[in-house]
Amino acid sequence: MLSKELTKILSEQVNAEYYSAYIYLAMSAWADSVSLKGCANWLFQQAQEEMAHGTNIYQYILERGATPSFAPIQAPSADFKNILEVFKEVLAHEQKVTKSINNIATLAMKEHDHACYQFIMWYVNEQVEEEASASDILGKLELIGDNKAMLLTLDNELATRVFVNPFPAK
Ligand code: OFO
Repeated sequence: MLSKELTKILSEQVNAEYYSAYIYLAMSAWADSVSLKGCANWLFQQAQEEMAHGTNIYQYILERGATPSFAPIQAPSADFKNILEVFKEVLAHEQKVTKSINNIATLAMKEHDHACYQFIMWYVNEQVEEEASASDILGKLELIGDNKAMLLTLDNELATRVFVNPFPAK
């Protein structure tokens, strides 16, 4: 069974993943409102992925015989200056999430909970990808600058993202 401390920190992570989903939904709605439909799609697919991340942790807590705790989900900001600012915030947010995932791994290691450590390692690796894809898009947006034609090309590229649930149904 999971310890009280691990149950608490994992429950907080469920909340953080749903908060991430909320942030990306707010960003997606903003991108949609300025006709960047491809960016809106990428952010919407990202929100779906965050919900899957949160649900998977929730299910893991139950699987380990513990009961998750619940707290209010913070409201995200919904207004942005431009799409560059949006992706700067995506990267900064993912960097914060990486820290919280690392804290879970550290606690699991300290408690010698090898199963939990192995479980959370999936998220440790996922965060490398999350940061890399945010920083890749941010880099492109910085190169694009004020070039609207290039921005639309990137927008078309981001329109192709499709969410695939990484956690097969049990
Ligand atoms: Fe769940 O990876 Fe982003 O936040």
